[in-house]
Amino acid sequence: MRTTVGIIGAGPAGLLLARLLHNAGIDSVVLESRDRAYVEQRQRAGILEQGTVDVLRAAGAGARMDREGLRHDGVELRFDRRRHRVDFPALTGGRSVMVYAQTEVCKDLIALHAEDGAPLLFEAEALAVEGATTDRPRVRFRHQGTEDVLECDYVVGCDGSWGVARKAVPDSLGRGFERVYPYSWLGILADVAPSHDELVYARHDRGFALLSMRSPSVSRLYLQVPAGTDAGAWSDEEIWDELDRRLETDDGWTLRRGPITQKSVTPMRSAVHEPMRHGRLFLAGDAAHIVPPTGAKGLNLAVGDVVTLARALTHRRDTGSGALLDAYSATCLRRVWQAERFSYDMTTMLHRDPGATPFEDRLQVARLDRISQSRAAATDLAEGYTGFPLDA
Ligand code: RFL
Ligand code: PHB
Repeated sequence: MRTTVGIIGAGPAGLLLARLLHNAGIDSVVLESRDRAYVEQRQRAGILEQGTVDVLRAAGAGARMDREGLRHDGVELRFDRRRHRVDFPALTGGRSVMVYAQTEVCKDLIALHAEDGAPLLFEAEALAVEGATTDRPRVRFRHQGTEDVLECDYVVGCDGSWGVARKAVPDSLGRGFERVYPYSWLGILADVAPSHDELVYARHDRGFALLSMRSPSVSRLYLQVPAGTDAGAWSDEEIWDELDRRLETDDGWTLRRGPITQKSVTPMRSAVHEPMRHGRLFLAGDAAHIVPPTGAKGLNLAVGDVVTLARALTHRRDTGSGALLDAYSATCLRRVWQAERFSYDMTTMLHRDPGATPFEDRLQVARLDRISQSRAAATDLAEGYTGFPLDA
């Protein structure tokens, strides 16, 4: 098999890259180790930044998102039994975000692919990337029990945080940065109308809680739990009771309960791999960087990477110049580190560190209080949440 761009992974990064290249007339092949149902049902992100919404529309993948997605003009911060709303359009000159699940973004992109017949192989596991520094890089993969080789002009690793692409970068040429947090998120999906019309981020002495949603009839909620927690250790009633405690306010707000249909635990980690390029191998999305989900940045960063890469590959084809490909890693990393900083700030402002002192507890509340009192502080949060521009 031979193609111009070999893409490993059919998460949001790989699927959108394939679509952008297809629209630019550049051929690609996507290899995905899992089956289609798995990729379409894996519960993850829920928030699309304004820039991501614009990119999906421009790529021709925005029709259902525009019908079914929920535009959100703010989030609520809860602390000390009080609430404070951060108004995004008022603070950012009109920007907002969209609640539209990653599962739906993936379904839409896969359906477009199926229509066009662009090669997207499920249950095709990449085993290794070879010859990254030659002009004919290859991906060795296994599909339906047989090993095969995909010969490419370029290979893009969109294979997530545990993928194989990054392993093709020699340790001596790359550098990893990592921070592991001593807590995780217990996430649930529940068949009940969301108890609030916007997302609620709550800081509590017992730990963080987040109220989110998937649709007008499905709620998505998260609880901070100690790292290593088993989702099965929490009964449904214990989860609702704990959410009640952490979300409680003095003004009589109540949390609606309903049947829990899914439960899972997500560890919290920050990580960056530099550089995001090795010869003709490029890394994009979670393959290159991880953020804790408190800032809702992961999927949006993946989108930024592949937009930058698709532009650079198109520029190369049109002008013969590799200048944008050469700039790819530095261009992406500048935005990545802003998202890392924002996600770290949100995480450490809202979670209860098991080793926190009473002094640090008060500082957390003071940081939140500052946002509720200062337009400048609230603007900083609103700009970060609605997204850093692609060409910053
Ligand atoms: P993905 O989605 O992990 O996709 C990688 C794909 O590569 C495949 N793969 C391979 N295929 C072939 N051969 C191999 N050897 C392979 N190894 C792996 C995998 O099967 C998979 O299909 O990475 P991608 O595309 O970079 O997308 C990144 C996003 O998925 C991720 O950043 C977000 O989900 C993070 N995230 C959030 N991001 C947001 O922007 N907003 C949010 O609100 C948000 N909430 C979240 C989140 C992530 C969460 N979890 C579970 C980590 C909430 C949670 C709870
Ligand atoms: C979600 O709806 O899954 C979600 C929303 C906001 C976050 C993280 C996850 O910060």
